[in-house]
Amino acid sequence: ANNERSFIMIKPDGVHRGLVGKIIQRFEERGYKLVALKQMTASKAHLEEHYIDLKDKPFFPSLINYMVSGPVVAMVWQGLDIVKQGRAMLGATNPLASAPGSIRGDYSIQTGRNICHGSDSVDSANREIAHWFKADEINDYNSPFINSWVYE
Ligand code: YYY
Ligand code: MG
Repeated sequence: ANNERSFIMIKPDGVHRGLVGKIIQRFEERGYKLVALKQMTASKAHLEEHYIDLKDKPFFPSLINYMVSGPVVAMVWQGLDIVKQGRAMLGATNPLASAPGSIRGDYSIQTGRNICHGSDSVDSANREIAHWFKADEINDYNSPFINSWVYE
């Protein structure tokens, strides 16, 4: 459905390296609709909840330290198959396996500094969007140009 949503986040390394505009531009140019965006420095507790499924992994403490190290840019993007397309646009988790042309494949080298996050399923997208945004921070708006010229 054209109203599928995904939670996409630019991690602290992406912000420090000045890649915010480039990453947003890729989603805009693809034809997706930005419906929420904010910069925030997330707390340890907030990030531990975001990554709750990974809490027993050996890299969990270093992941949390990296994610609290600076501001992130949290976004909700909307459009057909955005969850799956968003993951493809990000590239593989390990940049060594990320195809050139993907965000991670173009801008990163190591898994622990892989620039961006994207929801891995519609269920996780719904959970993550609710975790990062209040309902009134999400903008439900009609975009006739996108409706006519991005979709058939
Ligand atoms: O969804 P994605 O970000 O591509 O990977 P996840 O398996 O959900 O892991 C989240 C995050 O954890 C990953 O982006 C970097 C970090 N990480 C790591 O530091 N070392 C690993 N071996 C696996 C993941
Ligand atoms: Mg993940």
